[in-house]
Amino acid sequence: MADAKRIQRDLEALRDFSAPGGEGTTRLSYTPAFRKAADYVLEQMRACALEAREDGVGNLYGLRRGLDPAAPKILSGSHLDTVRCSGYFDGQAGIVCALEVARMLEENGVRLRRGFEAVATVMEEGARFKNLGGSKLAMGVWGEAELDGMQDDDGITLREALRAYGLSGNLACVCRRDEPVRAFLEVHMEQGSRLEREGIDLGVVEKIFGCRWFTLTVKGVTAHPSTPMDQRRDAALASVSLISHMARITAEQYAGRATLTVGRMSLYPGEINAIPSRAVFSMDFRSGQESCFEELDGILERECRRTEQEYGVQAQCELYTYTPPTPCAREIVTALEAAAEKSGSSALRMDSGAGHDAMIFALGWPVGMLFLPSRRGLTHCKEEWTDYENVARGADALYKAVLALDRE
Ligand code: HGY
Ligand code: MN
Ligand code: MN
Repeated sequence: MADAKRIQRDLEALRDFSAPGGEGTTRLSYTPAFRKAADYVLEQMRACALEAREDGVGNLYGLRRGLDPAAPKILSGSHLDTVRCSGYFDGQAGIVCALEVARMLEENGVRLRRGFEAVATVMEEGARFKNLGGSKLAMGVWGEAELDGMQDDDGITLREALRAYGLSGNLACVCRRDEPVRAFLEVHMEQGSRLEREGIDLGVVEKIFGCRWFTLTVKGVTAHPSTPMDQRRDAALASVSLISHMARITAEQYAGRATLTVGRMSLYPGEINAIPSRAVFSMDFRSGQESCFEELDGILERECRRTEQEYGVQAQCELYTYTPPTPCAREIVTALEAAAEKSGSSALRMDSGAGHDAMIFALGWPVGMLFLPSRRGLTHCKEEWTDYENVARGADALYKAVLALDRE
């Protein structure tokens, strides 16, 4: 059985590898806090007899060799980075569950036919560079161009960040897409409240919603706040109008099918007594249907033109990143459902509103996800929580799934 106390020890250790100040846990990729967390995970991997390594871009792997070196491996894990002021379960619970499975295999003296690898990825959150970066480099979706073509808020390129972190950025041994892998399994918080509301122990994910991020720039003219309302080109008021129109359309016409979030916004010059001439803000769309993204693209374009007309501004909309809705592999969904039952947990098939590395690993391998209940559905905040016993339940089901997939 998975040990909830050991799981608690790992999660609370990871919780404290955080940038100073602010609420909750902040662990952006390639920062000192991330280095400490990575060293802790590597140490825990070695402590449970895994051959631990860090690839050229900061992804961590811990291998337990199988009896048949030619048999496609089973990988399991999640991401080690967080958004700012986050909790300490998002991503981390999946890494700890994979470590716990490795411990149980070792303690029970189980020699699998297949290799088993615990995985901790980097750059899953888009907090510093674009999102899903560690898995995209591992699957060859990103390459040299992204190392030089992406900068963080301080103008540091991904390649510079890697060098400063002490990594080569040598991609030769990073891409694993062509490796034969039986399954990539990710245990993760639901980041919604359905499991809690319905009193279900575990979710078995069938589809992971797509995620489409835009950067919008609205340009007007800086002037004095005493400028009459009908004589100004106010980038802030124009942006508020554009956002409120898009939010109303999404809520009314795409209820239950899509969501819109504006998480970042900046105004220039940013003085109380100056009409802003520039607003730059993000739009994050989520949906399980590609058609919704296509329709919302058209609506956004139309709303940008309306805003330009109405406010005498320029509204530019740039696609920042897009990952389409991704199904989990049917046979892995079935295997996880059976494993949940075998480990005595109730389970519910459901979709994931949040994005995950599993979407990228699915480009080359069969993937599946197990969800843990999120208290009040809260996540990406210090209130993020699930009981350690729930994480142990996830680890037990993961363990049963690994044993079953090993026998196939
Ligand atoms: O953005 C997401 O869906 C996830 O938290 N990376
Ligand atoms: Mn997250
Ligand atoms: Mn996550």
